[in-house]
Amino acid sequence: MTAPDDATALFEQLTGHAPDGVWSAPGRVNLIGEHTDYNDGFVLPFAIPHRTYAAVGMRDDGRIRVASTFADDAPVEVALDELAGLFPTPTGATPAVAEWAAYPLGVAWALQLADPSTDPGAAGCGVDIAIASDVPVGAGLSSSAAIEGATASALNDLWNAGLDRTALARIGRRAENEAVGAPTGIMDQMASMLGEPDAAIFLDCRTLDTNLVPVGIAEARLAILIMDTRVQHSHATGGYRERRASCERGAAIMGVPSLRDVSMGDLARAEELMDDVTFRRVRHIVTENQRVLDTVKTLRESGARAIGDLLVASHASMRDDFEISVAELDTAVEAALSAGAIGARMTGGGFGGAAIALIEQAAVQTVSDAVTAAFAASGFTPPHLFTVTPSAGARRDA
Ligand code: GAF
Repeated sequence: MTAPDDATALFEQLTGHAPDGVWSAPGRVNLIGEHTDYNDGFVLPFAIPHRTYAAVGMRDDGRIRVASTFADDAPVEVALDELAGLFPTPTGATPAVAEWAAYPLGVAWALQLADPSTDPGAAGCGVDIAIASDVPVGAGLSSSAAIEGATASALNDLWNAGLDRTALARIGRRAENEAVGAPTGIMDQMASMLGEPDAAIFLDCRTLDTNLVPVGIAEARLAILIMDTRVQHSHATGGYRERRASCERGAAIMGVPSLRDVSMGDLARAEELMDDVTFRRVRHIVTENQRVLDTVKTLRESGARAIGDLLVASHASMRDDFEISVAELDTAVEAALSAGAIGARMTGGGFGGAAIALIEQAAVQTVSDAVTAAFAASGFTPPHLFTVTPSAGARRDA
């Protein structure tokens, strides 16, 4: 069965009747612009064809129940007016419900806060939500934003909240930050809500202004290969939070609200003012913002074939300055480049997850074989390799 059928079947098993509708939202891959989002900077992600589906139906007792095909746990059910007692999750603590359930329940909580016309005590507001997904989990492809986007889209419609896509992305981010407790930026939710076929989304994370940038991958007979290392990562703990703190420290030392306000010309002064590690974190953000701007310009003026060096420079910056790569990601990138990729870089938050390679369509098999062989030679778990094309954002499917 496909994921939408799975979601509907799970809903029917749970409730004994058909859902009121099915909504979905995609995962994303980021072409370039890593860890720049929470620094008010620039990113260039696109939505991928893999989607998460939420089959949803109203209930008349003011309760919310969530179930999924991907977690072994039993469905989680609470009264809507109890959500305010569950969230926010204190910093560093684990959510009061199973982590997978904190995403949809956190969205319901955040939506209630954003839309005061949704009376949490109103019996008619209750919902059952059954979720199924074909977005790989833990691969750095935003399976979490896909859950948030599908749930937010469904509740926005069923609760007549009337919020636009950017507002729903903010709801998803709030769920992730405050219900799940992962201190992430807004890139993933914006990509999942606003994705369009054949375009990347150039997002200014300070203003949330977006511009679609045609990538023209298929016309140029190119492909984007996802190289999922299958090294699992979590942004709720550890390195991600620590990198974010370094960026805030760097901005404070420079006397600016965020690293978006530090220019390439300021880097010499930054190096004088701060310790080596903080400086290198700052340098990654400042140069990565510039690389996003350069990639957008290059895509528009010269096409995708010309962005390879920018992707490679981005990976080097994440490996050496931001230090968020791992041996499996470096191996994937190096093997792809050695086998003729035009460019390659790790994508997402790092510490595991996936890398991408921009390659000739005709080279998909050769590059895949080379990456698989390099993983085997290093004794790594075999990677999961597949191609993606920019795809549509969140929508109602049925
Ligand atoms: C994760 C986060 F969720 C994003 O907000 C972003 O910071 C990304 O890592 C790194 O660019 O996907």
